[in-house]
Amino acid sequence: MSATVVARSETLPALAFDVEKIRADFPILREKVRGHELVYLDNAATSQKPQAVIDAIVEYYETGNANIHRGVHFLSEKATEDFEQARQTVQRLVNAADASEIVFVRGTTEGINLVAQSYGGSNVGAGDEVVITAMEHHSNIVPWQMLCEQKGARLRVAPMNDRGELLLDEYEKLLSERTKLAAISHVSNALGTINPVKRMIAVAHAKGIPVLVDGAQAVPHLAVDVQDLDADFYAFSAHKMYGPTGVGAVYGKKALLEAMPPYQGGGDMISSVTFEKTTWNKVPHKFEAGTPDMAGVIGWRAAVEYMNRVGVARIAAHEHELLEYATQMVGALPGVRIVGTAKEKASVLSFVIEDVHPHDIGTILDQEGIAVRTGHHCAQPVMERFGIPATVRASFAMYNTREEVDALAHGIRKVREVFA
Ligand code: 7TS
Repeated sequence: MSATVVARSETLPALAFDVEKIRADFPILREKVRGHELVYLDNAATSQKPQAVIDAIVEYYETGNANIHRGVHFLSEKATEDFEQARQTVQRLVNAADASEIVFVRGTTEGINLVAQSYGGSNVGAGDEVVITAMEHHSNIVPWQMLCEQKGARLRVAPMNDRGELLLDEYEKLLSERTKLAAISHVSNALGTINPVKRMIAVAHAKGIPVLVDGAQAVPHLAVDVQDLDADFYAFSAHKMYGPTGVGAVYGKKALLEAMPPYQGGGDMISSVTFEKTTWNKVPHKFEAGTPDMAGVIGWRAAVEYMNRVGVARIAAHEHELLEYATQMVGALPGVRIVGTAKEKASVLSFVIEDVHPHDIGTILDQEGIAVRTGHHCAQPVMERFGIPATVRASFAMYNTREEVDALAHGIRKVREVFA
């Protein structure tokens, strides 16, 4: 694991990691798909949800539903308390210094757009630059392109090598007095590369440049400590880490958030409103206009608690072992080329097969009940860099097994037979 990964200050449960016990907690894994046991290897797109998360959401609607931060009545107070407790759970997950540094949003995408429009909108001007990397998801490209277009600024892209590792020297060279922000992925969704974000942040800070980290693919797999990384902003989604869809967070250092203008206007984000002048609520509420996804946030808390019970370090170790096994098994098959062979990787195995289109591979695997993603993975520039239109991507979660990797390898052999 990379040096950016630090041990979370949690006591590991005494139990050994028992994948069958974990699987039993995820109802969907009992589903049959096309007459086969489901082999779900599309976790980078979204992970499945344990019963505890489903129950938390059902319980919220059955016994606790009310709008938050408004009513004086019992249910509203309880929902507010639960919602704010969930903020503390997420705060501890990434070790933010203060719960108010956790802004609830729809997900990573909205978190990045919030920072681009609010921080970027007031700090990036004509002739300025924003630096990203060559392995970004579209979510960490397009918001910056939009900002640069609005402001007459320029997007600069730090390149990577043929293994999918960032060229740190080139990244450092791009950072200049014109750079107003660097936006970098912690883990690449298309390649699995773990970037040395702690070092990348230090290099940027040495030049006075703040850094946003796209943590969508990191938080589900690694212990993340935003204070240790010294990240200025860190965005992530609940649905990729066993929580519900439609909710996520962007962490921001308090001083930065306090200096930033609101992102959206509406209820809950104000202190007072008159037709002449409106004043803003304090952070994080300044950035949370309107009724939030309360059930989602409460479900997310259950997901974090579930991860903590299993132990993030254990999850990381299990997934690392699976990735190594899958890399060996799949990489040894004739005609297969693995795309993304960085030294430091997490949970993603992207590959192509000579003379077979990835979509055909995905379709044949689907017939076997194996769910993988095929396509450009919302990272078209990554595909372009490797001179391919698409890859097949298997991505792992805590409930995946070696037997499922064997099933994948078996499915790939079938693909080769069909296309022989
Ligand atoms: N950043 C990275 C690195 C991602 O992998 C994703 C989603 C996002 C941002 C956006 O997250 P969202 O929750 O706001 O949608 N990645 C993928 C994927 O790899 N397949 O489907 C979605």
